[in-house]
Amino acid sequence: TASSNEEAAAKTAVDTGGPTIFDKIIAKEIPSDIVYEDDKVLAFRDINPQAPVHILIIPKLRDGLTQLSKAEARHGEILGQLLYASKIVAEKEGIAEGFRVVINNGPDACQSVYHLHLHVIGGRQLKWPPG
Ligand code: D5M
Repeated sequence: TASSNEEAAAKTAVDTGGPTIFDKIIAKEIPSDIVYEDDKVLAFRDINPQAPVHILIIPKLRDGLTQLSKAEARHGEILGQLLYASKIVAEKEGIAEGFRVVINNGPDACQSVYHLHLHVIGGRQLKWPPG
C-alpha cells in the first residue's frame, strides 16, 4: 500500500544534515498551502494528509534541528514557538476542541524529512494508540 511504502522509505531515510524539501518550501521555490506564518515558523498543509486537517509546522531556521533528538538547551525558545503555533493553527482550522500534535523522530518513528516538524492532525475522531 502507499502507506507501507512510505514507512519503508522513511526506514531508509537518514539524517545527513543536508538540505531537505522544506528548504524549498521556506524559500517558496516550490508551492505549498501555507496556513500560518510568522518570522520564526511556517505552517503548511501536508501533501499526504492523514486526516481532514493535517498541517506541518516547521522552524524557518533549522539550526541543527534535523530531528527532535538533536535539540539542545539553546533551542528551547523555538521549540516553544513551534508548540504555541500548533495552538494558533488548531484555532484557525476550527479543531481547537480536539487535535493531536505529533513529532516523528528517526527511522523507528518513520521520520522521512530531516527538518524538525510538528504534525497537527484533526478534523475526525482520532484513535489511540497510534500505529
Ligand atoms: O513527515 C514528513 C511529512 O512531510 C509527510 O507527512 C509528507 C510531508 N511532505 C513531504 N513533502 C511535502 C511537500 N512538498 N509539501 C507538503 N508536505 C510534504 P515525517 O514525520 O518525516 O514522516
